[in-house]
Amino acid sequence: METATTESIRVQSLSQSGLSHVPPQFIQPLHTRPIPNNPSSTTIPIIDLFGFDPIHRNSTRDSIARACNEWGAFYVTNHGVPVTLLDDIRRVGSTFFNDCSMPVKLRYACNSGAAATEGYGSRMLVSSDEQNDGVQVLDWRDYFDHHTLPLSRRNPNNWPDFPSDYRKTVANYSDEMNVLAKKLLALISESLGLNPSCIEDSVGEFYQNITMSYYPPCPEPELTLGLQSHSDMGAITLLIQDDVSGLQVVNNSDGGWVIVKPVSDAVLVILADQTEIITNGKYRSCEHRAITNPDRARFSVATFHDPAKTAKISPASDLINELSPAKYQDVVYGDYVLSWYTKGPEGKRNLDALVLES
Ligand SMILES: O=C(O)CCC(=O)C(=O)O
Ligand SMILES: [Fe+2]
Repeated sequence: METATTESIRVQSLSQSGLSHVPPQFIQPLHTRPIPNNPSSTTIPIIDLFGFDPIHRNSTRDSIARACNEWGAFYVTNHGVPVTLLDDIRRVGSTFFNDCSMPVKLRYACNSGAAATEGYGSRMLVSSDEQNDGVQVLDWRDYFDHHTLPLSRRNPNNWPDFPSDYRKTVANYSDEMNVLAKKLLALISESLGLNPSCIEDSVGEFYQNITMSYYPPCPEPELTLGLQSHSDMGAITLLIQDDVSGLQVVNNSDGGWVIVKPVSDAVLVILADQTEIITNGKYRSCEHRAITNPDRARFSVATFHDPAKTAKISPASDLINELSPAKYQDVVYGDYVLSWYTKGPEGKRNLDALVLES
């Protein structure tokens, strides 16, 4: 976890200090460096939801099935969330990172001694890389994590009050994303021939967090990662980004990294680990990471929808039979989160640990 000396340092202040080399703790081991590969012409699917109009439901469901099988991630358009709200959350978030002084930002510093606490921080993912003698590598990223649902966890007083519509915007955005996540899980369930409420019922009440990520310009992007390779822990993540590229996903067909080009009015859907367990591996969670660049800061907003820590997650009984036995051990979600934060994500190793021998 974070040490006392790094507590008040944010990557943004390092970047602004005009370094020409990144400090050693940000240098990735050779095998995880983002060696520029040939620009891939492959792109992840963009699915028109037609405002969830029932007339289009069959074809939308088919497109979702294909996208979930091939990528575990896809963009959606005509999703029902006002585009002005997407612009507003990008505006208030970027204003906090770009226009508030560091002392003001640090008033919201999260508790660095505990995992996933609310507030402004610089490191969430810890990788202790065995191939790198157990040395921990830091991400070139600052973030602000908001606890938004259930409402009992939502306290806007913990969030910035500049710009003046910051808190109202985050609260509205949380509500809209909650609705969209439920509608998408229904379509995803149907696309597997399941009852529309199947995945949502397995997840239970959503624990939603909104994480804004800010990736400052980096003097040595070829040595660093904005966010190391991982899959998200919960059920479904909805992500929007600004117009600076940096997010990459694994292409299931060849294992290579593919850039997810920004599409401004669309919302990116990322399947997370609990959905892989609930669907008994029919749909895999999407492995992704963020790379950095030397010229422009990048900003994204990820909205995570997770089970309660006490929820027990297991493959849906409708997908299990003699011919298709359970492929994953049941897991209490809180135990899963603990292992993720203690060991670090390193791709999908925490999920792989639950796979049963066949
Ligand atoms: O910044 C991004 O595009 C990715 C963020 C992300 O993967 C995460 O916060 O889990
Ligand atoms: Fe992620």
